[in-house]
Amino acid sequence: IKDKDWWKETVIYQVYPRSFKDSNGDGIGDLPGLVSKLDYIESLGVGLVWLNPVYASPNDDNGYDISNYEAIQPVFGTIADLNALLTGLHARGIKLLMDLVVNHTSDEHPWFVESRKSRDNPYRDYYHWWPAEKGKPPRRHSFFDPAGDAWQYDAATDAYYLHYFSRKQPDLNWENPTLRKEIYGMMRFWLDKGIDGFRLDAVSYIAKDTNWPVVSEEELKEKYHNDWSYVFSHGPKLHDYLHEMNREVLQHYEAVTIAETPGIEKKEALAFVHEDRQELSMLYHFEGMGIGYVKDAFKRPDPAGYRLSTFKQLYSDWDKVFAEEGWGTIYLGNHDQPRMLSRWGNDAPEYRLASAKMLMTFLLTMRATPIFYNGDELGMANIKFERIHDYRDIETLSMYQYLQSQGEDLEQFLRDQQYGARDNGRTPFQWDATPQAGFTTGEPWIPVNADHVYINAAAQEADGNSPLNYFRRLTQLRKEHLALVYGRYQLYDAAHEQVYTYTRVLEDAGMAVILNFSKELVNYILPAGIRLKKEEPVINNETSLQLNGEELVLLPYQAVVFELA
Ligand code: ISL
Ligand code: CA
Repeated sequence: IKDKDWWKETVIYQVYPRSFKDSNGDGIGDLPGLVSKLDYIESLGVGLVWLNPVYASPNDDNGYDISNYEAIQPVFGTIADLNALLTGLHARGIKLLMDLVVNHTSDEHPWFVESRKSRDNPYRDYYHWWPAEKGKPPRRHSFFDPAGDAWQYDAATDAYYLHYFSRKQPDLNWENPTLRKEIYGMMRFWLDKGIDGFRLDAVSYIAKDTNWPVVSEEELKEKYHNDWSYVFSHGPKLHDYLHEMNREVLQHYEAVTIAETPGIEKKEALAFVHEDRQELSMLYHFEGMGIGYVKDAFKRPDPAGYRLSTFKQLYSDWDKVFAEEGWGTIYLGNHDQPRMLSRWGNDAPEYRLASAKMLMTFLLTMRATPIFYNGDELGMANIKFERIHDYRDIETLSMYQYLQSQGEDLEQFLRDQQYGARDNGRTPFQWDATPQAGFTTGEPWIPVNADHVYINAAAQEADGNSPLNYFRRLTQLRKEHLALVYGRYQLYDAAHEQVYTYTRVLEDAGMAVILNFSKELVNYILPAGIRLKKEEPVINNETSLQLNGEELVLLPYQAVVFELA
């Protein structure tokens, strides 16, 4: 095997700390809460935890608006708690990635507080400013301010500052070498503490074309798929910065990095992670997340946009990107997405457990490092709020406000959000069947899903066939069979709209993965190229299997993996 690495063989577990476990009854998950659950995390068989931001923050965007990179937000705990987390994870052989949010800071960060004071302030060039006497700057889109523009007028200096996200998240100016040095220093601060690397937030956006070209409507449509993510993600000096970051910081620690790269396409992906380029370890793309949505800024579902054949083609094409060089990741949900079960499986009671297990089987048998979101091991589902009042997320709230100002159909918007809202993935972790799901003894910051009375960790612990225990078997299986990590991937029956079949072959060992993505019973004929070693599967998400010669009768959402002859 060429370029073996521990981080290719592991499974990443993403923890959203605000919703994982509250230790003090204030309704907000925290570091001591997380530390109290390390045995649970260890029991999953994962090797790397990615922790969403826990730094000081006014929480305009749940911690993605940082006001001090080197301090822990008091609701989460202290530096001592972070150290306890790190020691506890390392003692269990698990590594830790922290979130690195360096496209922007909070407007309450001392850098920005200074920057906005005067045009000649030493921190002025830490951010992007446009003097008002030049007129209005060329329009840029703000993800969290759909009405407005990403340029916000600031009276103090009669100038506009840039914010791709909320007004409270001004974008940093990476052109400035002093700013870059500060960031590298901050990264060393955390790596010196012993963390193992970073997940780089929205990193494809850090480099801007500071000639600020006008982006016309036609260009947006033709060249950028009507999606501002693409406009923002091709900054001219992006790779210079990442290479510099590697040279100045990452390579001295062998730090592992995962870049969040919205707007990055297949042809550009390898440049981030090719071994010879010395930039980053892995990235995660957004192409899969776009399936089934209308391409506009409001996350409107487009049921006709999803077909299994499209899904299969997309993941097969991405497999090719890293077939020879570099390395990929795979995920079906995270804190920015609805629950994977509701989105890609089926959360109706009769299909729920099987489809949750089927989706896990997919993630853990592809040639890429799985990034597995907390709660998905239980088959947690979308909460599907009915009232705007229940939402906490700035994304949903800002879209609602905008549509309201336009007199648009808010009922329809609320229905759409039941499908796509980020808060669906942010409800408290379901530890047990008690009123607040064992998450808190107080009032949770966001409602607990009522289904926790039957979907919870305690109940699943006791059931050998639960999604939780099935997930543990899968992480074990992946460890035991390197073919599932490094093996060549081959898709079969590409046009089949119900079943996703592929093989993973490494030297003379191989596996066949057969996944029924539908709620129908499917009479499936094994493709001619697939010869099984024996009829017993190495894993099956159901307790029975009907295989008669070449014919496999697949139950709804059944997932089976066989060894190849
Ligand atoms: O289009 C998008 C936003 O609607 C995405 O491409 C977005 O750029 C991407 O999801 C970035 O997400 C990350 O940065 C955000 C934060 O809100 C998310 O939680 C984080 O994952 C701003 O820091
Ligand atoms: Ca708390």
